[in-house]
Formats: sequence, structure tokens, C-alpha cells
Amino acid sequence: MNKSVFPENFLWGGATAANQYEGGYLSGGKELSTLDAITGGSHTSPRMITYKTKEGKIETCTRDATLPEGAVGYIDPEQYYPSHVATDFYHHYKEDIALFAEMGFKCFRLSIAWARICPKGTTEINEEGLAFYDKVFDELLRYGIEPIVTINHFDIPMYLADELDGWSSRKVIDYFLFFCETLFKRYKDKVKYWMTFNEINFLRSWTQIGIHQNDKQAKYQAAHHLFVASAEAVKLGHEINPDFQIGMMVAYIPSYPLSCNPEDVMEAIRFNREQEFYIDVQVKGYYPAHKLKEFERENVVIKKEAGDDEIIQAGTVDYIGFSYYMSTVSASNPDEVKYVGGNQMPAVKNPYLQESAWGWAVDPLGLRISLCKLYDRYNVPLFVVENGFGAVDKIEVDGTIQDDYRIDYFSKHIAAMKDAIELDGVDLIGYTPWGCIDVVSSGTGEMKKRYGFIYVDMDDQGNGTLARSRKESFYWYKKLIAANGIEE
Ligand code: P53
Repeated sequence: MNKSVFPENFLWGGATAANQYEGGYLSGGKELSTLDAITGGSHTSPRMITYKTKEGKIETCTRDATLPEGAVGYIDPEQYYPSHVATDFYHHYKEDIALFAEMGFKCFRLSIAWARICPKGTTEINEEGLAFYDKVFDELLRYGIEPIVTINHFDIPMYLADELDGWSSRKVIDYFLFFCETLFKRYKDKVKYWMTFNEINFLRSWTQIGIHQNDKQAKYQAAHHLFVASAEAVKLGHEINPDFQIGMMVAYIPSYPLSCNPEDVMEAIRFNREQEFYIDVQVKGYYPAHKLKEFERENVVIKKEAGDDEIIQAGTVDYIGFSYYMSTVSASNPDEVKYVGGNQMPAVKNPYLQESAWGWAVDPLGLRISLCKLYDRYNVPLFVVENGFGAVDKIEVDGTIQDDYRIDYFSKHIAAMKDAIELDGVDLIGYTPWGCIDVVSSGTGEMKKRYGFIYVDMDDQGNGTLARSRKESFYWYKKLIAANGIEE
């Protein structure tokens, strides 16, 4: 038998997020978050924000638009909003956790809906929300499953967005820290692994950080507030329980130069630096020189308060959590650049790689490359907290789902992690594939872009029984975990 190179206590599991999975959007005292006001979309048509202007007009815009001053989120009864029910973890948590346990999960990553704990995002606490996550954590711990908590996965209480312009306001740092303190104190004996902000490099203005403007100045000012908040949270968490492991989380999409033309190489450096900037600040504890120069050149002026730099330096994270789905390519010739993945990202096609139906380039070696780059550069433990293959699944007449394409994707990516541990000496602590149970797609709002080992009967319009069933990959992953990552 092959001996596993994965550490004995390697955290095999799965990952989800409240706004895409939990549902119960107004149940148990939860109030609205910004993400409750975005519609479904598709690969070709974007999700839309529905809002009300100061004058009371109902309008819509894309998530990359600037909202007019004074605009507030609005739920239009004519529209369908996928987050409202999502795949209803709120009412199915016991059943779902039993299925995770059946697969042998060692850990389970979920996020806390801020507006469930602090309905307005302020210092008013909703005990019923806290009690919900107590039940979830207790259920996980009953099966020996370690909860991995993303404190904030893309959602912000709508009140903070409407009243304070979200993370553009310094006040939101205090509110966020109040939220963190509430979680840390309440769950200190149940949760050890935390992450501050999901994909901190992917912040869409109003929906994810509650800001109305969408320009560079506003974005980086908000990012500065996030950095201060994250660093303060790390410090506070360690004071409350020194055993806490508190990480950061970045969407890592390594870019290769299209050719060995130095112009292409420089372009790739520029692309990669933009992601690494967020890691630099949270792991090294200071803004990298290239970013300061860029701010200077482009007249971006970050308003800092005395002590901010020291806070960022003192609150560096314990590990890097990252999502890895694909790689991309950078080219100096703009004619090579096409927009992929529902117009999300400028990218150049890689002739050596196949793409998913949503245009994401499948690149297992890219995961090893990422692990090497991150470990060589930062030398802290790494945690692959998202990875997976979004695909349309077909239910056979006998009710089974033969998702070999997904098994193939996982198998190759897990082999890449094995190489990174065995050949490169990377300190990798865990692997939580994305959407271990089908959830709403964040990018497109669809249900049909599925990632799960567990199928959920729900369609893009919200029709379905929400019944759960095991896909072929469920049995495959169960075996793989039992063999600590070694395939037969
Ligand atoms: P969906 C784009 C590229 C890489 C990661 O994405 C991304 C996105 C956003 O669409 O986000 C993460 O659902 C995110 C999850 C999300 C998952 O990747 O668009 O942390 O919330 O669901 C997959 O296919």
C-alpha cells in the first residue's frame, strides 16, 4: 500500500459560505445583507443589484457600477434572489453535517452571516443568531469535525452599506471588531481556525464592502480599513484564546506570461503582484514598495490614522488560506485579452489547458506552482480553502449522478498537493473543496453551476424540493479521506 505523505492530522473537508448556502435570510432575527439584494444571472448575463434612489425610484445596476449617492438596497417582489433560500443549510444543517460525517470530513468551512449576529451590523446582538451557530458547531463537534470559520465572506449588513457607506467608513472597523469579539468569546472553546475576510483581493463595491463608489481611491481606502480591521481581529483573537489559528484568505489565480517576451513577463508580474499585495500586507505586515509607488503615480491617497501601520505590523496572520480554481495568462498585446467567466476577468487563453463550461482554465500543476510560490515567498502554513469544478450535473434514470469530470479534477489537484508536500516541502495543513454540497454560484447566481459531492434539488429559478443526494464523487472522496489522500 502507498504510504500517505499527507500529515496525520491533515484537515480534509469542504467549504461553503452563508450567503450562498444558508438561506433563512430573514429568519431568526436576521436582517438584510447587501447580498440579499442581488438577482441571479448567468455565464452571459450579469447579476444585478436592485436599489432605490434618494428620490424613491427603483433601479438596477451591475455589481461593478457606482451607485448614486443616497441609494439604498431594495428587495423587489418581482425579482428572484438566490440568497434568500439558497440551499437552506439553515433548516438542513443536521442532515448535511451527517452527510459530511459520512464522507469522513475532518473539518468543515462555513461563514457567519454578519447580519444574523448583528442584524444592523452595529452593537445590537441577536441571541437567536448566536444560538444557531452554537447548534451548528455542536453538531460538527459531535462527529469530531473541526469547524473552520470565515468571519466575513462577501456580505455586509445592508444597514452599514446604506447608512455609513460600508467600509469607506472608519466606524465600520469598530463594528466589525465588536462582531469578532462577540464570536471569539462565544465560540472560543468550539472554534480554533478562523479566517478574517474571504478573497480580500476580490471586493466588489456595494455588494461586498457596502461602498457606493467604484473607483480606485475608494477601493483602496476601504481595503486599508479591512487590513486594519483584520490585524486588530488577529490581535484580539489571540488575546481571547492563544490557541486560535487566524488566517487571511485570498483568491489566488497565478498568471503565466504568454511568451518569454520580457514585456509579457512584466505584465504577468503586474497581475500577480495585485494578488500578492493583499498577502504581503497581512503576512509581512506592511504595504509593498510597488503599491506605494502606484498610489503616488495615480494620486491615490490613503487616509491613515496614527498607529495604523503598527497595528498592521502587529496583527499578521497565522496562515494563508487561499482559493485555487484556475490559472491565467498575461500578455502585453491587448488584442490577446478576452473576458472570461461571465465577463469577470480579463484573461488570455492558454493553449495548453482545457476550460470548464464557464471558461475557467483547468490547471492542476498550477496548484503546485501556487503552493511553491506562496511557501517560498511567505514561509507560513498554507491551507487550500477552496478548489473545485463548477459543472452541470445530469441525473441518470436510476437517480445516480456520474460526475467523473469532477473526480478527475479533484484527483489531479490532490496529486499536485501531494507533490508540493513530498517534493517541495510545503507546509500544507488542509484542503476544503468548494461547495462540498451544491450552493448558489457567487459569480453568476446560478444553481446549475454545481460543485458538490452532494446534489441539492433546486434550479436557477428557485424551484425544487431541496432534497439531498450523493453523487459518484461522494463515494470517491470518502475513500480518499479514509486513505489520507492516497488513491487506490
Ligand atoms: P463561482 C471568481 C474566481 C475565483 C474565485 O465561484 C471566485 C470567483 C467569484 O465568482 O470566488 C470564490 O461560484 C468564492 C466563492 C465562490 C467560488 O469561488 O462564481 O470565494 O464564494 O462561490 C466559486 O463559481
